[in-house]
Amino acid sequence: SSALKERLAQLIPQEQENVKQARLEHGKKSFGPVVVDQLYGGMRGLPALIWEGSVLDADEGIRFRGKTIPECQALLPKAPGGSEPLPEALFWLLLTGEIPTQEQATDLSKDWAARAAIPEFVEEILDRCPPTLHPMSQFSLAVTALNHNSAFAQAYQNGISKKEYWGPTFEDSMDLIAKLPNIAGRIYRNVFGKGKLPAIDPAKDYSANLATLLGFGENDAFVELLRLYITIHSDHEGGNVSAHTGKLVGSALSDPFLAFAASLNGLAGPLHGLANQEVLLWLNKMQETIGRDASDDAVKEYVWATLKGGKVVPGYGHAVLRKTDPRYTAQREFALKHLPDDPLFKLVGQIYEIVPNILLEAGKAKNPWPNVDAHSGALLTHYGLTEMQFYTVLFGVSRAFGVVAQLIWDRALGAPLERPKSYSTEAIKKIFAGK
Ligand code: CMX
Repeated sequence: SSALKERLAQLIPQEQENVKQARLEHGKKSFGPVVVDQLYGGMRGLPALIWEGSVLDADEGIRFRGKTIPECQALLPKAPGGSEPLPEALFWLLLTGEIPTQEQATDLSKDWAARAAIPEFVEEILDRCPPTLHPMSQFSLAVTALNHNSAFAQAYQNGISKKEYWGPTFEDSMDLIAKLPNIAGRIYRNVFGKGKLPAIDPAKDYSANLATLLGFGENDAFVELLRLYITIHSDHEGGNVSAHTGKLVGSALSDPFLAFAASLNGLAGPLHGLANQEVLLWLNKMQETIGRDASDDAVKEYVWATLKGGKVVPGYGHAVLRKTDPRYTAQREFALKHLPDDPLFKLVGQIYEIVPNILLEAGKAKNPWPNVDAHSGALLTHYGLTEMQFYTVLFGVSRAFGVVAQLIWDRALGAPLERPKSYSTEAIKKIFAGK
């Protein structure tokens, strides 16, 4: 393509200059102290990465290129008749910082539909996976295998100059996003026995096609949900496990397929993206244990039993956020509009009234409020996508948007190999002996 690539080619020299200026002006300034606890404590709050697409505020939540979720919902182009943003438009925003026109968003839909086919050998890999292999493992396998046709890996072998890295990175990134619906759809149909995968429709937008591949293409509300879902799950600044992993692996000049497959392996952990599956398992078990329409007291007891069993309440807490996640709120508003009487939505709402107080009383979690994963499964379940083992795959499809946007900028701005310094406990003791 593409209008997007042309726009990027215009923006890159400006941004290279911008970064140069920022480094000249601020490069030698201290960014606050580092304390030893941060080395032991998962690097919380350590300023360590550049991430252009989004910044997370502890109280306010995520902003994509400076725009909140409600602002994105208001400003980004939508599908005809739709009211949620097109993820195509969000991708344009993440990459360029600019709101695309309707036509530019539509061009991306067409471009991605044209790139959507996956190699036959990748189809075979997926078809050979036992249905007992977790969908996220299958997803990661397939994305790793796409590296077979990487434009970047090929260009690197052909001796491409550093200055040109971003071009094939862009092409791989576009291919990657475009191919994810066919991978996700194939996994869903294989694992859950949902029949043959239909073809992509080049006239439809990305979310409509993804919905069709999953078997929900006729349901306009589900398609709208996917548009919102992909938008809000796309990016959450750079330090979370999936984003940081992608950036780290990409810094070794592993191509976008290898880098994003690594992201997926991180997203597949229960403290990160797998939490959306865990929430549904937890809710189902709650209903089995205390019945449907349980009283607040019964729910409280169940939550306390979870904590006393040494387990986390999935969907609650966050490493950065200290208020209700606006991604949770956006989904709650979608539910209030489209499915206000859904019983699972009501349970999610009941839990929202109960869990924060219990987590505060328990006194450990720094953030007692719900995150994105507390809500998403209830919405998918409402429309009939009840297979919770698949939920993190949808998170993964979405997260590709944010990870590859940064990979493109990292290669355009010459981001170096990541290599922070580590210390042994012995070394820490020596360094601070007598201090
Ligand atoms: N339930 C029970 N205990 C919790 C808790 C929760 N939801 N959230 C935090 N805690 C506990 C921690 O396990 C930790 O306990 P220990 O001191 O015994 O280790 C203590 O409170 C302090 O943790 P924290 O500083 O508040 O939280 P972290 O930054 O370490 O971890 C997160 C953040 C998200 C991993 C954690 O809140 C959690 O495990 N939540 C449940 C899983 C979840 O919903 N993950 C999805 C996050 C969003 C996403 O990435 O998709």
